[in-house]
Amino acid sequence: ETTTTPALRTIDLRGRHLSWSELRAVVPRQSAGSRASAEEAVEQILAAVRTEGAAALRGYARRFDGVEQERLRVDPAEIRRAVDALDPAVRRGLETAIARTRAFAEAQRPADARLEVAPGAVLVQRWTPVRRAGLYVPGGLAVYPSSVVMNVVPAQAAGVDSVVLCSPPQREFGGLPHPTILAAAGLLGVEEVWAIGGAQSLAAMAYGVRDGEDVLEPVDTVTGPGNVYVATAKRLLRSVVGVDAEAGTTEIAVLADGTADPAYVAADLISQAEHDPAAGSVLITDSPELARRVAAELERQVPAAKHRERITTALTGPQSGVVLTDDLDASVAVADAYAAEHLEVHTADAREVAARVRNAGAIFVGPYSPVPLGDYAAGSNHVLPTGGTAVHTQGLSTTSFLKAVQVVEYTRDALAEIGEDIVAVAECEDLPAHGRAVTIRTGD
Ligand code: HSO
Ligand code: ZN
Repeated sequence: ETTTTPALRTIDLRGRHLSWSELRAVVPRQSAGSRASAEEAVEQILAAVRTEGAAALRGYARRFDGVEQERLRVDPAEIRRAVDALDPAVRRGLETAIARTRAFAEAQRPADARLEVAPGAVLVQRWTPVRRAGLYVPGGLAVYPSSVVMNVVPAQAAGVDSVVLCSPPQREFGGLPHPTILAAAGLLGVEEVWAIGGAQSLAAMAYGVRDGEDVLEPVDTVTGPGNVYVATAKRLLRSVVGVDAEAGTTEIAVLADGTADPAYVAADLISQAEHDPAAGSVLITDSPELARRVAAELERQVPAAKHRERITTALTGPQSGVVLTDDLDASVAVADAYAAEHLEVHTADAREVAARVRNAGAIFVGPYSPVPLGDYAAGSNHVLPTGGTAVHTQGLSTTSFLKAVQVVEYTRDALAEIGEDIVAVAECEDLPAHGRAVTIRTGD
């Protein structure tokens, strides 16, 4: 009752000592939408692409994109043309993003684990990249070349053999994908791009497709954002290909104390609200004074923003708000329960506070690490878990395109040493032939 913020609603947790599950229930969240309706339509699309291939894809391009396609694959010359036509400042920006994201992605490659668990008993966990990665890039209003960078770079850093990119054919670009998407692909060295949109592109990448001379070989893993149809397609194709986590609407939480700069905090809450009227912006603080000053800043800054309407909708929705806490420990507990896609820490000794947070897709530490830095050029990845899934899931990284093979090599003596143990458990499971495979080598 003490603090009313004009834009953000307040959840006052002061004096309440909530359990983990109570905290999980009380933090601001988007109300769950229905997605069952898409499933039937997507199942049909997947089946049609699987059985009719390129003909089905042409049909969907006609129906959904209003485009008559000659070739589904984009001529690599078009990719080079798009790179040449790119605004030089944007090109430099993307090249900065690529360089830093690549450097960090390469640093993420895990070392193989090797253990000689007993004399002559060697175990290795060997990391191998998936053979081929597919990336879906939506068309529509939000064209994000930065997302092309964030999906392609870790696949390349993992060492995949090839990357294919699919993006919808666009009428106004002569049936090609958006030129900025093509340019980003070109800067990354991706030469295989297909003008295929939506759920049908996921099917094409999962099953493969032949279009005259052109062959889209099936991929092993698909990643990339998309609408509810794309998300449904990924879910249904999970048994055929590896898929990344379903990316929901973006969100930011700011964990702040009285030392935070309210103008910075407000600017950052606004920055993610700019994406979508359903975006979530949450301030977690033990300082009612800071909450008041952030509210005043929002009143000043929101009207000056280009996308003020969708920003206002996002900030006033049930997925946004201020959470008032008793102290810093309580703020950290709320941040863990919210499990933000992006968490900013604006406190005294921000690094120490950030180190205490368990759940977040990415943590941005201190006053000079705003989320848009990570969206474009920090070197971290901007494909991150949303909707509280950061309690069990991580963002896209080099390991998303790697898998470990366990390699076992024992000598005869090393096998003999534990032969009895194996036989005993095999007998207990009524699988004596398992034991026999050991004793045939070691005697008795
Ligand atoms: N903040 C978005 C990524 C993005 N921002 C793309 C700008 N362009 C989700 O992390
Ligand atoms: Zn963003």
